[in-house]
Amino acid sequence: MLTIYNDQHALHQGKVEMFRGELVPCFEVPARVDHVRHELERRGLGPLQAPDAFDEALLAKVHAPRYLDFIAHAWDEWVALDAANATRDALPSYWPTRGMRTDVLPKSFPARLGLFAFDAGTPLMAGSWTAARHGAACAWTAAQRVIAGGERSAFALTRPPGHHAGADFFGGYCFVNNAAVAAQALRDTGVERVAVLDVDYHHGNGTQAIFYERSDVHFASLHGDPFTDYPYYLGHADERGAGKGEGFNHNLPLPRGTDFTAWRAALGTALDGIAKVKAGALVVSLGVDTFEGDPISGFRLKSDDYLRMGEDLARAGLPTVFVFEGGYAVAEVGVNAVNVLEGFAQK
Ligand code: SP5
Ligand code: ZN
Repeated sequence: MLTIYNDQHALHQGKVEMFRGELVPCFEVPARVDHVRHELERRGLGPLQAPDAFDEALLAKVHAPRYLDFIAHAWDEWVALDAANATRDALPSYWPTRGMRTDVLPKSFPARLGLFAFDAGTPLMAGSWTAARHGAACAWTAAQRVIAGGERSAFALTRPPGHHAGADFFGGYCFVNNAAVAAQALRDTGVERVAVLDVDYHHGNGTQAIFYERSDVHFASLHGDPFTDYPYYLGHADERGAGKGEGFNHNLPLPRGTDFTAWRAALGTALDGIAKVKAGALVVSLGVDTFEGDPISGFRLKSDDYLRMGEDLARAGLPTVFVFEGGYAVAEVGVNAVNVLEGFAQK
């Protein structure tokens, strides 16, 4: 399978995230992508290609202008607060809540940082925005290859991940919603309805929010139940879409401890939904934090199960763009992600 990759991802390298009252080392590390790349090379599943030049105006099709303005200058503003900040990751400490204003932007940088963030687990540093923009370029290029380039599928191997980022917020290690960029690119190339299928352990709240009122992009997600799992405040089964988008959002929350047999049955349900809405192309938000050894997740998939996952995805029979998301069992992340791609490619 064709993989679109760039090495700028490594410019985003968080030191710490807030976890249970402590700053702990980040789970989302550059080595994750290195393992996937090495596994692709080891199995001869190349080639790797660099992304094409990407018109950043395209980001404004899925993100709000005020968010893009903020995030592009956030690091400089953080360092302007205090020169010593240059050695520290930016993390928010304040958030607006119910009854407070989010329509007017505070002048204070820490206040705006919290307004645009939804957790204290997503450190931002000097290279975050560059890395995130190049990630979007990979997702966009993968979509172009699948539609205009005649490929059956392509893989955007990138980080930071994207599916928690919404039109005007970041969090969950995500700044730019790469899957949304890919889906929008497929729409713009003339695919009338695109399906985004999110198989990451965590609900893709950002992707859902971006497309919630649209019927041209169907969103389906299998994930840890938000009653117990991050991102907690979205991802329930009764979220079916709104307005024109009603019926084009399909959440399949699953309990902690779910194994591949139950997971695969839910995948079948999600794929049936995708067939029913007559999607013409598929974007897979490919997180492999469903793995039994993942340090922050609760499902029990084994490495071989990812081959079967890829086979099931291939049976949808759609041009498919894979976009890399989560997966924090770093040593196994390469085998697991590449198993999905290999299972898909062999069907
Ligand atoms: C892209 C992606 O996978 N983002 C995930 C962000 C998760 N951040 C919060 C993790 C909270 C984990 N709770 C862990 C319980 C460990 N036993
Ligand atoms: Zn995840």
